[in-house]
Amino acid sequence: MSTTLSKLSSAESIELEEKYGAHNYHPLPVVLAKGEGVHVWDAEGKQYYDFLSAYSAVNQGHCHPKIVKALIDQASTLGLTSRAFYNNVLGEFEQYITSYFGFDKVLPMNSGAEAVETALKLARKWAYEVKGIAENQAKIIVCENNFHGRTTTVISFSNDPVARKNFGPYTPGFVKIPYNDTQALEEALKDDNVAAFLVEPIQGEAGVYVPNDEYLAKCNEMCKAKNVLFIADEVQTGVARTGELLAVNYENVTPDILILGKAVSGGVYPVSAVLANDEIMNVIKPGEHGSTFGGNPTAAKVSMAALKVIKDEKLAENAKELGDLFRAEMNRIIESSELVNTVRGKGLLNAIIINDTEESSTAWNICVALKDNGLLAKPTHGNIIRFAPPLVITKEQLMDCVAIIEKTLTEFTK
Ligand code: IF1
Repeated sequence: MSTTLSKLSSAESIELEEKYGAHNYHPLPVVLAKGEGVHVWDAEGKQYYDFLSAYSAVNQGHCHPKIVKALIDQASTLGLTSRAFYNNVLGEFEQYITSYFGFDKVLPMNSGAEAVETALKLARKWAYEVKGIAENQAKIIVCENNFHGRTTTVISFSNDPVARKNFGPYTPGFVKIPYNDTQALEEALKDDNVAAFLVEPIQGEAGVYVPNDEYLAKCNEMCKAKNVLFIADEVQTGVARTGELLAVNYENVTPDILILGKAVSGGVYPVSAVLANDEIMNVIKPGEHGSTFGGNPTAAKVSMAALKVIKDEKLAENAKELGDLFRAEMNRIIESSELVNTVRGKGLLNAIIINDTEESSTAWNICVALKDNGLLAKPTHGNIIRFAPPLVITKEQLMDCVAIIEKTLTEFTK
């Protein structure tokens, strides 16, 4: 039966997804019907704080009016042209985003995984045509427990059995090393066929693993010394999420290739982007790479609006200040909690570690209890709960959420 917010009830929506949709997700039992800022509402009208932000895609808050306006205006003027023709928006966007992040050029795509794939192709082509590695011999170093997307090549270098099993044969040419281990990188860089090192500045899906200070700077220096490209995957950590515009900014690192996605469009439209300087980006010649929707006028306008909001509303500064407050509050709660033993993160990308095994359903059950108390979050792996609200959250709203988390943890029984 219909409700004020939805033609279909939550139960009806879930039933339809179960029957007609691929079962490639296990969502928390909540059916969302409306979003605005830090809040979402379910089909029956119950309000929640969103502490996942669509996996850090809605950093600017749900349905930001300026970003939605950009979508509506452009989509009702000239939505999609393909790149078979020029359009009057893409060049403006390319100038805006390259100046915004400080690179010569951008290659626009749609999903984060597509941008990662684009970066891998760029690195390999640069290796053969600029560095002079023998064709098909290029190696790319990646980190264990990485998450860079779900395409076949990307899962080829994942070590998550759930992401890999029965999707072989796998793409060759990748070398895995432990994350946050510069000695392992030094060893791997002895191979003259290495083209690039691909790394998440903070490993998100693995459980918000923040590396040691200077890890990224040391890796960048080591790559430079061996003429190896440093590729930063900031799909999740980028666009102000960690309290800086890019997580690499904490260490003053400028990657050779920067990968963006998610909040680069404020979650309003699928946009991703690969940025690099001319020596690298110019190895791609006409007809060698692209996509139907990549860099379309709607994506371009939406992304410019989304990036402008980040600066106009000082969302990186807010994320840094409220992230420090959030972790201080979580540490206060941890002092008297049997259930939680750690909080970690940077800016408003944080996670708490639940005092139970990876296999236990405790983290999941805590998230269900948080939902009942009006806050939506979801475990990443097993016993780790990620907390990532939209960066527009106010101090009052954050403290309200801390109170919900504290109440839920205090009342929770395994
Ligand atoms: C899911 C989380 C996972 C990413 C990084 C590339 C991509 C992602 C660092 C690919 C995507 C999403 C995918 C989503 C869950 C979410 C996620 F960490 F953000 F929570 F899985 F690790 N690089 N992350 O985090 O971007 O193709 O999805 O646009 O697959 O369930 P995408």
